[in-house]
Amino acid sequence: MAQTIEGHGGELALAALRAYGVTEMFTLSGAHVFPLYDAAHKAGMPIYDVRHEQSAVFAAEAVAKLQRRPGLAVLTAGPGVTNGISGLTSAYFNGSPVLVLGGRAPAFRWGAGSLQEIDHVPLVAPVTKYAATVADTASIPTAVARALAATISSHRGPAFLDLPLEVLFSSDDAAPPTAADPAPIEPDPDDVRVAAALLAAAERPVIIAGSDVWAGDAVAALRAAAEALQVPVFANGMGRGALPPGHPLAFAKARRPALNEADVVAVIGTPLDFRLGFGEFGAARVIHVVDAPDQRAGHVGTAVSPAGDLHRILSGFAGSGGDRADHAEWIAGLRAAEHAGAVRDAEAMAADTDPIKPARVYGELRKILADDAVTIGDGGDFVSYAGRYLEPARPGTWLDPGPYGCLGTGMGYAMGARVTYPDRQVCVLMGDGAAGFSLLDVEALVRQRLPVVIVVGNNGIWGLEKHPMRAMYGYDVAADLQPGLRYDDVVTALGGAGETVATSADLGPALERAFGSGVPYLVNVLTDPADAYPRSSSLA
Ligand SMILES: Cc1ncc(C[n+]2csc(CCOP(=O)(O)OP(=O)(O)O)c2C)c(N)n1
Ligand SMILES: [Mg+2]
Repeated sequence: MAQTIEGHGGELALAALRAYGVTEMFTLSGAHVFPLYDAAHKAGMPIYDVRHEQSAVFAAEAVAKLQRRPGLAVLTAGPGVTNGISGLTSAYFNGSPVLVLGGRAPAFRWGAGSLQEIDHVPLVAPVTKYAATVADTASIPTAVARALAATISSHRGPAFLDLPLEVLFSSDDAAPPTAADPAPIEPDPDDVRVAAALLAAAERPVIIAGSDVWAGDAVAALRAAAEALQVPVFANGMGRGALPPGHPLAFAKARRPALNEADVVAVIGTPLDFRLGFGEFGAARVIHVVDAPDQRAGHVGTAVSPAGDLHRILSGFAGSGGDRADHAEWIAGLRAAEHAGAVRDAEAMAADTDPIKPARVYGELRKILADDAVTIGDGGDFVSYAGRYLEPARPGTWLDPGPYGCLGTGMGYAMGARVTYPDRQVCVLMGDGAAGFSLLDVEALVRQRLPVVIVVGNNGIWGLEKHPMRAMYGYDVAADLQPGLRYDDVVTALGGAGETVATSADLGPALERAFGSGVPYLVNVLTDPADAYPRSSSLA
């Protein structure tokens, strides 16, 4: 191995990026970051560019989520970085290993009013695990390696570095970076024992498995734990599909009776946030299994909260042995509820209504989506329905925005998914409102030959806001969009293709054409504006 590496700042950064398995860059052009492009270009690292920096960060996040390694976005100084902050924040909430490298106005005349001069670090520090400015060219490899190490150590999350113009454009030599393998956090064995014993002794236990089960590569251990302890499993986020549909312990539609009647609920690899009723499940005792101690819920009491490497904790559950209460009756009861839910859903998914209800869109999609398809949700009610009616067959294939709930992930996530899986189906489920945030990035997808299918649930409204506002005030404002707008024509104008569908019989053939087209293709489905996703409150 070379004693030192030599080059300009971009080349020095690239050496560290490669050491950590980064294989592509997402960006939007800016002179402040040219050396990073020069390095990637000369080294043959693909550079994907977008039309809004949020899409670059979302694309990097999709790569990070799907491939479980750092994703990279390179953003120019000032507005490039500030446009990426919602993406960074989403990655922070999702625990996604994303590195943003920012350009930065020159240090030598800081304060004199250079173009795009602002100190990014205080802006991004609250939403990153690590944020710093690189002081000199020779320290770039170490700084980049340190930032990348932060992204992949538990609990994972984004990191940010900016590089002053003269630091990035200058040349120097430095020690070659090596990738640190983050040491797994060893859980307290007593916590693991107590949690396993609680699940085993419970009369009506439930497991909820979240995204970190996927991110922490603990899917097989989850399955082994569930089977050994005979506990029904529900899943969220990237954990969906961790137990394949059809597995005797895999449940989706019986969530309400399960959580109402459970005596022990183990939530694994996801926070006890609003998506899970803030961790209050009636009289049930709660086990919160997290991948790092700082992820333990502080707002609700738990019976026990094992913290550490999820694979180790779940393997500990699987191997716990000892006496176990008989859960067969509990499982059979939930299976009956699941079956009733599936019958109800099947009816809704086949309904031939005019206008089309979102459920029917998913009924048709389920017929055409392969087991390994990546589905992406970006919208309000339309995506809530996707969560309900689509059942991912494999973990790590469902991309939702996560608890930060940021609209606009669609085209960025689609780009990251297509780059990750050149041959799989990639399908974005988009509200018509959500479409406004990122649809112009279809241009970037077309130009770089990254075909995806976009299904817009076009109800002509910000549905998830309009219905609650009407319910609260008896009227609504700022909640209408143009009904029947031809979002498919937008995609056609950008070099892709598409069509509008107004009757349910036309849905299936349109989706067939979309997936067969080989270009970004938008199916603009006119859905019923009167249809509101049933929920108790959108704000809770
Ligand atoms: C960036 C951002 N802005 C606003 C919101 C608030 N919001 C959440 S859902 C929603 C409505 C989404 O409408 P649409 O995409 O058309 O889906 P629909 O509910 O109509 O199915 C809005 C405005 C948000 N979550 N993120
Ligand atoms: Mg809408």
